[in-house]
Amino acid sequence: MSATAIASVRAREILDSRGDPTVAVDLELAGGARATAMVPSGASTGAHEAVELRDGDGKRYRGKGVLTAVRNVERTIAPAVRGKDASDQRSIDRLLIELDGTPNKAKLGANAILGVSLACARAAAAASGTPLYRYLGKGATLPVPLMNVLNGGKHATDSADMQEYMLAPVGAPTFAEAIRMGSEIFHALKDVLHDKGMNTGVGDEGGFAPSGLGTNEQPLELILTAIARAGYRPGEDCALALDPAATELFSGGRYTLAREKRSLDARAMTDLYAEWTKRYPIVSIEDGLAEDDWAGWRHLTTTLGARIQLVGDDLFVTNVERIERGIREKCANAILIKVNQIGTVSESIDAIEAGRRAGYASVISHRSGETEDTTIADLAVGLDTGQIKTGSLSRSERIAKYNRLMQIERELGSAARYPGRAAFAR
Ligand code: 2PG
Ligand code: MG
Repeated sequence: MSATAIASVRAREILDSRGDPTVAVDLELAGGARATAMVPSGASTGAHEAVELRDGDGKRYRGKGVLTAVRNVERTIAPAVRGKDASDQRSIDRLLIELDGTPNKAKLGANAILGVSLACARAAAAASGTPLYRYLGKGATLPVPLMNVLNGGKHATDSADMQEYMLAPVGAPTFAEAIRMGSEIFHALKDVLHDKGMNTGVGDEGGFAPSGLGTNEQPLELILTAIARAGYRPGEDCALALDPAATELFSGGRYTLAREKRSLDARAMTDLYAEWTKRYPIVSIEDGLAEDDWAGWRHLTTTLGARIQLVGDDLFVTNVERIERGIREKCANAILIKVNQIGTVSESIDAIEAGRRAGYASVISHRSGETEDTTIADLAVGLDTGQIKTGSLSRSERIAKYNRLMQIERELGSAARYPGRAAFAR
């Protein structure tokens, strides 16, 4: 048996950053290399994502247990992959997809499948004695971190209607300096909120989640004040990025901004974003419209796509078919890559490649429910995406990824590159 043959696969139920169950997979190769992978979980999930299997049995973890997914790993996947070569990621992932047999991984669960796919990549990298980012590719570009310092929508209880207000440190010379900028602005924002008598508790992704906001525009003002207070130039040193997560606002053809007691159609939402991009240094808007509002997306892209990055998250769900439709219909100009939306490493790579062929940028992304697993940090560098979104400057499940990226930057030494503004699609 070769050293990279899979010897054993075990799965466990663990907790994520929200205290809800998720899957961990421990994989061992014949040569002794071992790896663990932990699966993330979203709150504002898209309708077209691969299926996350939950037990749904009444009282236990309020129905959110993942023992079925754990059992699927141990009883169905483990016997099928045992003896297979972990360094052939494509074949392993193809086998996982075949074992499941459904178009959306509903049988075994994308959480079961992804745990094995990620653990396989990590174990094969360990066996080859190379760090994961190097094992995955030749990239030496550190990603621009999109840091979600103000949490709203489904990631908070009484904050903005829009889900994410992010810092984009485009003017930093290195990744480590981008993180320092983010941290200093994050703490300045705390002071700004405190001075206004607003609360400074944080939401699911570690950004502030103040109640009492009057409008969805107010966070932009607060953040600009914080950037200046920290001694940086808004726009030049640090720009802004948004994820309104508009699918969550959408019903019956209209987008409801509850905090402002009004609802807008896709054209009016586009006008609102156009207005904001004139007044604020916004470089990227993700899910500005809903997951199936293709006509709205076309209009949004025609209107703003030449000036700023428009990222499809729920719209594309890391799915090549939906990405190809978006390319054909000229919707968005960038893709959010979430490994658990699609369920395997190979399909995530395919999504990045499909976008790249059409000039679409990719942003590697965490989920709002995360763990201490740092695989996405290595993916961002190895797969050369130039951008990552992995939360605010607090909560260790977010910081773990930033710390890992700073470690990678040091390892790369003089080969490391930080792209700044050039990373963004337009
Ligand atoms: C998003 C994500 C991550 P969730 O909408 O982009 O920030 O949220 O994981 O809840 O889908
Ligand atoms: Mg999103």
